[in-house]
Amino acid sequence: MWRAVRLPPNHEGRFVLKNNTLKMSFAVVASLLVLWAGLRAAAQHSAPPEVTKAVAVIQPTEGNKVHGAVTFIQVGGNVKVTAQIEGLTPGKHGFHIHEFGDCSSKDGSAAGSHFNPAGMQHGAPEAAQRHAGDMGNIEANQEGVARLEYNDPVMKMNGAGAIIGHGVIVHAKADDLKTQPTGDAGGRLACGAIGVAKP
Ligand SMILES: [Cu+2]
Ligand SMILES: [Zn+2]
Repeated sequence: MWRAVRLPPNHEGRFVLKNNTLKMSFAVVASLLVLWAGLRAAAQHSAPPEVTKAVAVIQPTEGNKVHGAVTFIQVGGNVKVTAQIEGLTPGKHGFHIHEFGDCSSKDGSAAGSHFNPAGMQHGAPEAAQRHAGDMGNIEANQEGVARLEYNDPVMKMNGAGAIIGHGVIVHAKADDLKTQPTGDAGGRLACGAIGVAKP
C-alpha cells in the first residue's frame, strides 16, 4: 500500500502523502464494513427467530365432539392464554399442556403426561408448585362452550422448556388441582399440538 516516495519539500510531495493516507483509510473502512456484514449474517443464521404467538387447534379424540382453539401470546414476562372450546358437558374440565404434541392415538394417550420441564408437583396454575403445563380447568356453560383467558407466569414461548411442539389436552372430569400427578381429571376428550403462529 505504501509506496516509497521521496518527499521533496514542496506541495506536490505533501499531496502524494495525503493521497496515500486517504487510500489507506478507505481500505480500513471497507474492511470493517465487510467484517460487520459478515458478523451480522452469521448472527442471523445462528439465532432462530423469537416466537411471540402460538396456536393449538383442538380436535376430538375418538367418540367425542370436543373441539376449539387455544392461542398463546407473549405479553411481557407472561404468556396470555386464550381458549374457546366447544362440545363439552357443562361444568369444569381439566385443561393441560402435555409432554408430547402427538394427537395420533384414538384416546389421546400419545400426548404423554403433563408437560413438566422443571420437575415440579402437579398444582393449580397460580400455585408455586405446578407443572409448566398446568392450566387448571376450563368451565363450560349450558351450551357446552368454555372460554378462558388468563396470563400465565410460568410457561415459556422460547428457549429451554418452551411450550412449542407440546400438546394441549381437554379432560372429561375436573382437575382437583392436588391429586398427583394428573389432578384426577379422567379421560382425554380432545387434543391439539402447539405450533408457531404468525405474530
Ligand atoms: Cu391433562
Ligand atoms: Zn399437572
